[in-house]
Amino acid sequence: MAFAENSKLLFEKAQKFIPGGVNSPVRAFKAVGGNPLFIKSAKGPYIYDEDGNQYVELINSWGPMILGHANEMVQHAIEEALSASLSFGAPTAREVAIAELIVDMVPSVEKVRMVNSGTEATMSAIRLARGFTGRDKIIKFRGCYHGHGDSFLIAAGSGALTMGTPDSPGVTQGTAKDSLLAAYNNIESVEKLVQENKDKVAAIIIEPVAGNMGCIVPEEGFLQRLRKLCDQENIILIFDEVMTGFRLARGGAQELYGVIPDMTTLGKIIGGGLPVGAYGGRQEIMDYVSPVGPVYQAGTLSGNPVAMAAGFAMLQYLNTHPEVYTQLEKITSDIVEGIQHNLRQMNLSYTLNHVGSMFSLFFTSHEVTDFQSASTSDTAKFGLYFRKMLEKGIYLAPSQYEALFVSTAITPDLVNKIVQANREALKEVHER
Ligand code: HOZ
Repeated sequence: MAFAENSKLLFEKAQKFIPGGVNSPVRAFKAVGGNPLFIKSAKGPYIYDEDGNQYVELINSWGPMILGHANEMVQHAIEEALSASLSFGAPTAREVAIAELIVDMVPSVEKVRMVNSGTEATMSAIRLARGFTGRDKIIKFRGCYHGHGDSFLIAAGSGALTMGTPDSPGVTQGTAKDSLLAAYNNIESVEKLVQENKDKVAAIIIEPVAGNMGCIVPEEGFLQRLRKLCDQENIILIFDEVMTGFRLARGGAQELYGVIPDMTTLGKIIGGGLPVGAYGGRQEIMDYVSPVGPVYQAGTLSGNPVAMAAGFAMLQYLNTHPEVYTQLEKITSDIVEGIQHNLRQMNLSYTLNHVGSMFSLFFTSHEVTDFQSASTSDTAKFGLYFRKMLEKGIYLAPSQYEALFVSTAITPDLVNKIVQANREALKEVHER
């Protein structure tokens, strides 16, 4: 891409010092072609690369920038915290305040432990579920991604799926055999695994709205039936709400669908964009964590004061401004309806999935309800579409298997810009 010369040079240099030139695989643009953009700054609805190009943001740091980039209220909270030093490795008033707020906002959470990323949250949650139940196995869903913990790199979605390596070398067979795979939206596949592994399953972990194989919506009754099955079999139900928590509703997908898991994992969003994760749930389970209980988990940077300040400012705002969710829904619906209109006009039968402020356009005419149907997408066409959108100033996730995230900073004019870019890009993709 001629318009991104500085990014190209930086990528060449980066590859000498960083594996693949990136610190997270999906960023390498391998699935869409071209060189990754190196980002210099972002403000509100826009992100700027090292060549000074401006793009409308539809990744938003993979979710957390709900209010747009460099939100002044969040930035101010960070500045205030900065002057009191960066890390103590000791309890603070701030972490108590954010814990209280999370307990208030997320229906399933009676107690919460802060960690540093979504990956750490899911790894810790699984360890706790195993320790609490005295069982070894977990059930995950094909195409769901729960960070890069060993137990989850089996049929993992997201970056792993994008790179065509959903099962990673380095995960021992011993670990892999304890991760059982079910099909998303297929309760029978879960029931079968539970019956075949009677009294051995500690937890079922799921993205209540999948965001890591593209956006996939739970079918009516699916989450409810999972809840019932877990109750009958004394299995801990874990909702991974790293992407959906505080985004789809004040209390996340669990509030939206009215299904309360035993445990919830959270990430990115609770740090307002800084590196934070958390896991929480029923008091009885959470009190099984050290120092009250025997399951060990720790971290010097857990509850970091600067990250807590950013997260608290963000959550407090969301907690007191319910109109954010109607606004997000309206902006996203307008974009989605515009794209649907374009598809109809061009006689294209691609699938568009949408919940709240998350959506995905799949380059397939199949209904996309699980990993298998998501995999019918024409990824080469998606790659071309991605590059065309980028040329028109729209920054999409560089993979068919990632959801897009909308912020409140997107104005009606920008909605029109996105829809128009989509129309032109689809046209160019199909002219070839
Ligand atoms: N696959 C990650 C989100 N689902 C990408 C994260 C990143 O590259 O920053």
